Amino acid sequence: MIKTPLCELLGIEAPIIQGGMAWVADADLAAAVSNAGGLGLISAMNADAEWLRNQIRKAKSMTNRPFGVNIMLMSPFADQVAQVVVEEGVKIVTTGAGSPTKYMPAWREAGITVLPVVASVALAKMAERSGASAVIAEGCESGGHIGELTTMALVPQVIDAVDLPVIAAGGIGDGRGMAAALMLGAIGVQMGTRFLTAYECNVHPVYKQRVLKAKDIDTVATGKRLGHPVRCLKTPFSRKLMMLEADSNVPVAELEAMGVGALRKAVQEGDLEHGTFMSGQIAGMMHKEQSCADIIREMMTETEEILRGATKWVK
Ligand code: TUI
Repeated sequence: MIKTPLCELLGIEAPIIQGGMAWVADADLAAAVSNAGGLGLISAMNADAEWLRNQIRKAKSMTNRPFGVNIMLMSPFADQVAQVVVEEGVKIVTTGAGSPTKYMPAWREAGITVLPVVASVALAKMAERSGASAVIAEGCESGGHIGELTTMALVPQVIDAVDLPVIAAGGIGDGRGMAAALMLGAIGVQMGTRFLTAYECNVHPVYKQRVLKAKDIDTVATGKRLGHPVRCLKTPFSRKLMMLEADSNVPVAELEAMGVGALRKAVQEGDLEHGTFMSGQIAGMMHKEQSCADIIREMMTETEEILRGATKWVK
């Protein structure tokens, strides 16, 4: 059995957090992960207060175990949804794509455990100063909005820089990755892409199939010229975006306009011509659909086996 301080911090059995994937992480997925012993998350993404409130209530009806909400700080509704988590008594919040400092006093007052996702040491230190309980250090192997550092380089540097517990994310898709994260000093992992292929994940079948069929080199980081790189699968849309980005005659506003609503088109419509299929680099390791319960069970068994054998090279 594997137990880490993350289990105690969040009241969970397996030190595994499901990534707060925008448009993907709904009440169904969050409840399935939480019922399997991990921490499920609902993504507030760009949705408004009412959508989030309904999803939180739905998740409460599907699980008695802890679950959380991910707040994407670039969302135009960030202020509203930051208030909804307090009103609905959500006990765990993760944040992404910005600094949560302005919301921290209200969240701490409400007894919320806040885990900001950080992509650099500077952000981790900011999170610590503002009262975070732990940080999720996310390397650029992950899908969606990414920073510059890989998980291997980021996690130990964040661990050295802050006194908070650190959870590793980005490029972790099986027990080997989880064991390695624990060896780096993390107290747990967050996984997005692995849960994209879960039965309980409601993405369009085309999206799931694309992830399952992806090879190692099938993701690309678009949006670098816009200042917010996003890792997604290579598709007709992302290839076109990359070509236009490389052409300095194409104005930034045109590129921005192409991205509007693109994730929704991928998740809900499986639209390969206009959709952004966000995915991490481990997509090439995903070969079959599984239940969240099987994913968590397999992760824990593999990790334990690897860690038990970890001393084999020590002579
Ligand atoms: O946030 C994520 N992953 C995401 S958010 C998202 S929705 C989106 N869609 C289109 C464009 C942009 C976002 C999809 N995936 N992960 C956590 C994360 N946070 N990764 C990187 C960062 C980050 C980067 C820069 C956090 C803060 C930051 O600058 C902070 C500041 O404000 O100075």
